[in-house]
Amino acid sequence: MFNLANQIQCRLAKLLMVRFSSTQLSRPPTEEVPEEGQPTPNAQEMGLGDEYRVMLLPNDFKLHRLKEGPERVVAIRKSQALKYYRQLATVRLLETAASRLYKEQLVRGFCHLYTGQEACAVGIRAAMRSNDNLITGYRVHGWAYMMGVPAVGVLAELTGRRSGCSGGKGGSMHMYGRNFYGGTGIVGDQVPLGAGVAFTSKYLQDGGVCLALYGDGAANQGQVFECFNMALLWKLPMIFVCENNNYGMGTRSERAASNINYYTRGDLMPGIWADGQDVLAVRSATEFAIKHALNKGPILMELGTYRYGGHSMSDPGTSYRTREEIQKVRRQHDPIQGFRELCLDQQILSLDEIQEINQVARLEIEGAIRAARKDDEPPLNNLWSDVYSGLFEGKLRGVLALELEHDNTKDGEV
Ligand SMILES: Cc1ncc(C[n+]2csc(CCOP(=O)(O)OP(=O)(O)O)c2C)c(N)n1
Ligand SMILES: [Mg+2]
Repeated sequence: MFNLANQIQCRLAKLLMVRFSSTQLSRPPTEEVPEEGQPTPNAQEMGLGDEYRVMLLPNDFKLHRLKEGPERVVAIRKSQALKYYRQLATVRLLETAASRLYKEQLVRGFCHLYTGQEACAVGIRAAMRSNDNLITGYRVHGWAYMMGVPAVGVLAELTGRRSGCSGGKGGSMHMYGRNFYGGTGIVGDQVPLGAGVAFTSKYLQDGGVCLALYGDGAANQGQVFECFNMALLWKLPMIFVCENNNYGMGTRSERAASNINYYTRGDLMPGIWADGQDVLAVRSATEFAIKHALNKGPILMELGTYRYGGHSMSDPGTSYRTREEIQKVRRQHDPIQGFRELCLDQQILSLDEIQEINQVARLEIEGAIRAARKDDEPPLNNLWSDVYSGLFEGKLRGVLALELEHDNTKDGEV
């Protein structure tokens, strides 16, 4: 039944791949959530009409315990295309900047880049509503930006400067924003935290869902399965998102997992596989998942994606896979290149518009790099704050100055 409906949809989509005016659209394009702190291009400001295209997604979804899945026929407005392309380009440049600053030894500690996985963030963000929440792991810079942290807030955080989004004290893995719970370095840890956020939404009846993103490596952890079970029992408004980039730290997924169809691993929980290199597929899958989470309970979404770099900056990333494999993905499945080609083929954006966005994104990131370099480090007395919720000046163990000046045993050590 579903297959027949799908075939009909596909045929319709082929017929529909022409320019329409927005009044002719049967299914309105995705509701956009206004974002904070991001200078996103605006159709009106740029003097554009609200044209849109309807098209068929090239790759079908795979479903687990679902009779019907996400829409494969999708619509995109010109203003949305401008916005998505700008976000894709900026997130990539942001990571290039992070890599550069790391190589200059201005970034201390770990640094995990998101390069290659940008469509996952842009597609999910496009479907999120203002009251939805998100939590992810350590590959967090692009997500912080997508959730409203300005580029300088990300780069200043990486370089340990005071205008970083965590005051320069969190670093690469600890970035947060409104409705954005980070940023956690413990593999899989974000999944139970995300279940807690979803529980809060259910308890407060605020109508939000929580998306918890984790990797294919993290998917083998016990705590993830515990959360599947509890989320199902409690019918939490939760979307488990497995970003399957095919590798754990240095291990191909087949070597670590007996079942690499991660979307099927929730047992009774429904699941979807979507092409994580295609912004519009990710958006469509997320729209479906949000509705499902609100009306029926938790759902698992696997996004097939790829990371170009090593696991972190200290991993060249070529000892467990070949350079040819990476080059092939870059040539054939790059999310930005793919979206750019789609926009040009469908005449949604012109080459000039694309080049202009590239230029604007470059200026934004170069400005952020300059600002991060110029920024000061946090003042020394900031060592006392943000450890516990109170101010324990003079009572914290491990803060050298106080150990010289105070007798902690008298004050009551924390
Ligand atoms: C509990 C725990 N175990 C091990 C590690 C070390 N570690 C960091 S990332 C990683 C692999 C995770 O792979 P995956 O979940 O696929 O995420 P990806 O890096 O591919 O985005 C491991 C084993 C850790 N940080 N935390
Ligand atoms: Mg992985």
